[in-house]
Amino acid sequence: MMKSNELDTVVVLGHINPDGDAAGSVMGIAHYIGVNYPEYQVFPYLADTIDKGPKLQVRQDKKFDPFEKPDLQGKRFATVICDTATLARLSGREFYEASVASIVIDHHASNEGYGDRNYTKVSEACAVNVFYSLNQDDLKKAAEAEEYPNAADYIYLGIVHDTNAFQRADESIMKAATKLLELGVDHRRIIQTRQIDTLEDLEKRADILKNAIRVLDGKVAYVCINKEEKVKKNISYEEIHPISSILRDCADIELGFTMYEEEPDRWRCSFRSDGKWLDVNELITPFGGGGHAGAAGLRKRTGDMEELRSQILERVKKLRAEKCFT
Ligand SMILES: [Mn+2]
Repeated sequence: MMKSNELDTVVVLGHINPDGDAAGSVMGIAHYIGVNYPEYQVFPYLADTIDKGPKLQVRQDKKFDPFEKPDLQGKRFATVICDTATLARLSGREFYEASVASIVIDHHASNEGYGDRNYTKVSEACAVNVFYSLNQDDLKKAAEAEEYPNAADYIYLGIVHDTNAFQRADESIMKAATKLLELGVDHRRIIQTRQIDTLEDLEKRADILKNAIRVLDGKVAYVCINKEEKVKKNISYEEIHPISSILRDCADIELGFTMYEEEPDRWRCSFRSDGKWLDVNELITPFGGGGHAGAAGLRKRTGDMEELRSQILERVKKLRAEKCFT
């Protein structure tokens, strides 16, 4: 596509509020192109609202500063977009709109199918799909780059973060990870990007968890933080974000979710299950959200959060009843 469109510039993009997988996929591809296609100019771009752990790694990058927006006024270029299911969630969307050619690599079941080429395969991490779509000899070349982090380090970062440090790994993920270790990735160094909690963080988390409410025979647990509580207890979205996974991972809980009033009457909600007891993507699609079977999100404007919550819980009951019946 670069050749047929006579392009020499490519911008690599990911989703808003980038996590380890978005950052790892975007930066991995940027480094891969940088090493193997030196004739092309590469600009990875990431929103600076990136998660704390991955930011530690990206900040050590000697080749790229992805937090700076490239100036491409009047230039023709291509885009590669990673880990982004919908255009509404794309960070740097103006680059995609202005690009002459585009490739999308994603792992969300809810991907809209946008882009000139769309490689979406449902898997645990976009970075796994990136790994398997790259030429393995060229990836080896990119991994031979002396500097840290290189393409292999970034792809490994993405896999580590989206699988929750291999908790949700399968054979193809472990094979990819082993291959990356063979290419020189230092597991211990990258796993440090997940150990970022201070004692104060844990105490605050304990305080939030004390307010969890259990419903539906105790199998569902949730935490709601309205704007008053948010201000009173000084709770940021970053602090509420891991709570749904923590609840879901409890041995006696099947579905965990959080509702957080990020702006007056605008609720940001996060849903986690094992993907089998309940498909949370299926659960919240009718409300305008989406994601994966085991992890999905929803942003909703409503002045009546309790009504929204009871509608969601009603749908949980309905989907569970259907499941038990079939
Ligand atoms: Mn992802």
